[in-house]
Amino acid sequence: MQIIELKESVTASNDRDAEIIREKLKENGTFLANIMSSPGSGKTTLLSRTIIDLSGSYKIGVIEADIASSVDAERIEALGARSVQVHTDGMCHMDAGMTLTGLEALNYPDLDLVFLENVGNLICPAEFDTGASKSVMILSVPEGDDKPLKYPLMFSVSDLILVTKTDTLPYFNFDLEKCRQRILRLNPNAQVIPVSAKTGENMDAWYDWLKTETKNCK
Ligand SMILES: Nc1nc2c(ncn2[C@@H]2O[C@H](COP(=O)(O)OP(=O)(O)O)[C@@H](O)[C@H]2O)c(=O)[nH]1
Ligand SMILES: [Mg+2]
Repeated sequence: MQIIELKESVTASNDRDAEIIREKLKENGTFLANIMSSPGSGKTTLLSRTIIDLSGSYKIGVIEADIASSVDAERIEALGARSVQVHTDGMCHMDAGMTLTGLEALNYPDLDLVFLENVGNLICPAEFDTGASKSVMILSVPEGDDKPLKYPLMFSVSDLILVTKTDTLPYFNFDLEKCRQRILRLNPNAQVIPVSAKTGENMDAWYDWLKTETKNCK
């Protein structure tokens, strides 16, 4: 397992670096999705199921970003996908320079689809453009439908919000429609897709989104 110890980028402009990454990805025909959420909302589980279901159609790689450990990258590697673990030197987010280091360690040019599993929290990852083609936020049902009210920036910068663990809806007071309205008030262009990575319910809608975005990137 390759583990890379990162330092915060010293370049002056994260936004400019992010644009350079997006250009490189487009030239190469690789789609990079920045996956953000709280710890435990189900990022690695969702990515694992996605790799199992789509690896026949796409060459997939994963950059796992955490403060410590390599448990998530090991879970991904066990599925046969290419993965690297990056450590963020205690920082709670990835920036564009760190993402480029991860992409290069992954030898991304022959990959169709790369997922960046960002550090788990709903605050700092929203503040840094990673250079990803699109940003995807995962909100799990047990976290509550009030999260768009508490973490508006995260919901504003995400292109797609996956409301996951829908298999637990019977056990929580989570109003899916109210949550959708709260998200759309912040971000009228956002797409909202409810899924369960456990049962597979509605995962096809997420795969359709990925297929469209991957095609647009070619
Ligand atoms: N019921 C249910 N549990 C899930 C689902 N997705 C993930 N989990 C569980 O949530 C916990 C955290 O998942 P993980 O993928 O490690 O979250 P991460 O920290 O965001 O990567 C694990 O116990 C998973 O089994 C789901 O769709 N439904
Ligand atoms: Mg994880």
